Amino acid sequence: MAKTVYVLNGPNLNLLGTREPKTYGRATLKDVEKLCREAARRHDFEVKFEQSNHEGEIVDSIHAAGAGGAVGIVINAGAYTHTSVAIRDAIAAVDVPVIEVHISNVFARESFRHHSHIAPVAKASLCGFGVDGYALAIDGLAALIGARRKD
Ligand code: CA2
Repeated sequence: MAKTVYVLNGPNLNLLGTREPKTYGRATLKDVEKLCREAARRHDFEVKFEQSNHEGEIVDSIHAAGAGGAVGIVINAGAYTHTSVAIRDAIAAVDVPVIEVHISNVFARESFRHHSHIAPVAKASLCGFGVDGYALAIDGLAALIGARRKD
């Protein structure tokens, strides 16, 4: 059976690479998808890559990952990280390891970004590695679940 990792992106991440390059770099979300597919291939994972500006759609995707037996979820919930109890509850409700990713170092930014509703229900969190954090999250997920590398 295919081992699927869901990579979920929250609000405004569709704008990656178009503005705020000092904070988020110049890579687009398409570039991030490519990077995730390359990282996933090394672990023999399939990728479901999604972006939504709508909280309920992200909740639905987390449920779908749970129902579909995904091996993991890598999530950059964007600003919902700091506000969404619904996304936190969805993560807590599924039996799937979740890795939280942020492109920027949220702890070096405004104090409202220092709190994450997701971190307490995630297996691991990383921030500040730029978009490379997504690949690191997939590698970390594979290490956590003991998936064998292909190379
Ligand atoms: O650093 C991250 O990855 C964030 O999750 C990005 C969120 C922010 O609210 C979090 O505090 C940290 C914002 C995503 C917005 O992305 C944009 C990208 C380019 C231009 C404008 C927004």
